[in-house]
Amino acid sequence: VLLTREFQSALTRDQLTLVYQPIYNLKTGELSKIEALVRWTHPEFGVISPSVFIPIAETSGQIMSVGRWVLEQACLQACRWREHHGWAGTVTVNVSPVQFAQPGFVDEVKQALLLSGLPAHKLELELTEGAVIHSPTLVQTALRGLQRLGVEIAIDDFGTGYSSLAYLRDLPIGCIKIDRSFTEDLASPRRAPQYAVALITAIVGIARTLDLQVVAEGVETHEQVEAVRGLGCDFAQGYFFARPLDAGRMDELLDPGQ
Ligand code: G
Ligand code: G
Ligand code: NA
Ligand code: MN
Repeated sequence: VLLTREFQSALTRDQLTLVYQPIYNLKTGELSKIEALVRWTHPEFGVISPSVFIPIAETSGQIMSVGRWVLEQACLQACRWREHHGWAGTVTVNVSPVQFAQPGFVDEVKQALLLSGLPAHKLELELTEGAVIHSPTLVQTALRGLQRLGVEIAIDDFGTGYSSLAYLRDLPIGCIKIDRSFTEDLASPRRAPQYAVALITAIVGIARTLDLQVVAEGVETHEQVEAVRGLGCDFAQGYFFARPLDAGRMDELLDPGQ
């Protein structure tokens, strides 16, 4: 309750920031994508995780303004990286199902692209399975609208939601991000890694059939990098490569000679 009230002013008082985590192509080593992640730095409580304040913002309706801000900032930052570092990669932005289900969402995305000058195909929106699975008309329409714009769609935390596979075939989705719980099990002494191997193999098989990219999330060790590469994942992301970084640190990563 306290946080709900505090969050009212988070945006207007410039307490929200974005951090960025690189996503690498496992075949070429290129820094292909960068995921934008929002943070709330409260003057007293310090950094508050989006897993705490996003649900609050979803309930209060503030998710609309937060979501729009995140989208605009991420697109602007990606353009700076294109201009200053010649970076030709894709910026990925998490979208709340609540935000996604608003009728004006596609227009907001269009606005953020126009405002920033970012080419539409260099923006990828990360949706969870729950946001697309039921595919009511509004969701279908939004996805088609985004497809017409040229924006890419990824399914985040894949394998943890409702497991219907039909939507992968029927909707304009280009990428699946395998949830980090699968990656974690690959090198876990507690869980049997053969299940994770079998499941990731199956997911990659589905992705190949449907011509989807596959990102392995939560890669923390060299062993896991080699494992997900060997299993055919296209990209990987996780603490092994880098934690989410502020824009300045990401500048250094994009241009180490600077
Ligand atoms: O970055 P971190 O691991 O703390 O993120 C926790 C959760 O918050 C993740 O599920 C992540 O997808 C989500 N999240 C991070 N940034 C955003 C954002 O800008 N918008 C939405 N809707 N969710 C986000
Ligand atoms: O739900 P989503 O996949 O968007 O969550 C992204 C969050 O996962 C990021 O905010 C980041 O803090 C966290 N994360 C990224 N890489 C790793 C990792 O290697 N290990 C763990 N435990 N968390 C990670
Ligand atoms: Na994400
Ligand atoms: Mn995820």
